[in-house]
Amino acid sequence: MTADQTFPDGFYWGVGTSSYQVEGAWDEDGKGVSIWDRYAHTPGNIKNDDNGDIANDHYHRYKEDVSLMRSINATAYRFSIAWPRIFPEGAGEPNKKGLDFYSRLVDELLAAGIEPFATLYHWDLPQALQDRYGGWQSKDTAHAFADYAGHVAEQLGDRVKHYFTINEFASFVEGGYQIIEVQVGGGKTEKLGGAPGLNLSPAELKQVRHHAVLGHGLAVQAIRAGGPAGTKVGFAENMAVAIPIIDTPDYVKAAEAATRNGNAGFMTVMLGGTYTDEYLAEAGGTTPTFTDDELTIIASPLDFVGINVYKPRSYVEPTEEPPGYREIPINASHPKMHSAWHVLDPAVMYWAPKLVQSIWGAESIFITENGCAASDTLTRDGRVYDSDRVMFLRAFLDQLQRATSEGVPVDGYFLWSAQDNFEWIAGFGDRFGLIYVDFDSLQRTPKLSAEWFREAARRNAVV
Ligand code: PNW
Repeated sequence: MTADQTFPDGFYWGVGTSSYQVEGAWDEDGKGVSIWDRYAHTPGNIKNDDNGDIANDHYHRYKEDVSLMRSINATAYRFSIAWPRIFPEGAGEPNKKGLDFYSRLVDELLAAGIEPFATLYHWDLPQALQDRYGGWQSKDTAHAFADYAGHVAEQLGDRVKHYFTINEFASFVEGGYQIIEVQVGGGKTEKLGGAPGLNLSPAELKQVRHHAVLGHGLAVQAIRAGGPAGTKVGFAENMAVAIPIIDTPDYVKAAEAATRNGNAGFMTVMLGGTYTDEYLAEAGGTTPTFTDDELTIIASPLDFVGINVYKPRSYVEPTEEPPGYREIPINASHPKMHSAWHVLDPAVMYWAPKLVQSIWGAESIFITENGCAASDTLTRDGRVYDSDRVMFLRAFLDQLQRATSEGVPVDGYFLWSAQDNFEWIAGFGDRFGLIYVDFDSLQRTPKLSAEWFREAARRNAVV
């Protein structure tokens, strides 16, 4: 082992999941209905009409799942809290039984030496708020979110020290309130949607984005007010990363400008405190309506920046004329991982945190998700040979290590996902886990990649 393959001391080796994707128990112990329950129960929305009613049954099997995490040397677990378990109606009276589940889970994690990192919103909005306010179309949802976040920090704050407010603004806003079109090469796009399944105008969509970042900012303040001193908070965003074709100052400057613009509605305003003129002028230019006070709330100081890193959004070269960069098309033959949207380039794992540091001066960064789907099968010898995932992880962590060795302040990495789970509109078809799950028997089997992760975490190094 050469020293230059290691990560900084204290680096977290985490795995991640989200409530709707793994918990099941969709109507147990007083839980309210979420927009994903409603959406998945509506025929035609999800591949094979799968749903998360049972999913991995993590709600009942969390002890086994924590022990599996322990067995692969994970030192952190990023899970999400289902808002409708805590407030079945979105607001009002809390449901103690719902909170008790997370309290038991946290105890189990701490006993196993695994640090809990809680995400407060991974898309399962209480259906009651969708019905009452049109979900994130209303500022009232942002305020209800902050009340719920503050309550959780009060109740779990003695043991949970790290919170992510919202997971992937871009995914649930664009996907749920319109449709996302992801560039996959050769001019083709892949369409991604999700709950609540609306199709708003560009102007309405911009207002929804504004309410989502406002909800984040209000929640940051509520978590700080509700939790004990030392509670840490940030967001987890699917950052749109522009990769410079060549690593020279002029290309990097172009990549910075493109990344700043590409994240204008979310990261750029949350970290910079302003909407760019370009963003305010673009499609739907009459919105968002906002106040200076709201901008201050949205840009509340954070303890860390969480980024989900899967793929580059684009490649750029510099131009003389504004905006100073040009996004070049992704080639038709560009390699992809198993998911149709998953354009492959490990260099994004170097550039994503590097750009977060250079554009916004972040002093602590977490990779809150990284991983890939693969066509995993349980073979007759009882093993799962996910050679492509091992290749993917080695290549991406190599690039992350390159960043930390240059002083980019990345404090931890969360692999997506701890286990195969309900992959939203793709149902149970797209397997992202280190652990294979048979969705009939619910039996768990560690894959080859789990063996790889165990050794990498043990050595705190790329292996
Ligand atoms: C994320 N893209 O979604 C979510 O946070 C997870 O819940 C999900 O299971 C995981 O990544 C895998 O899909 C993404 O098009 C959706 O680049 C779309 C993209 C990336 C991540």
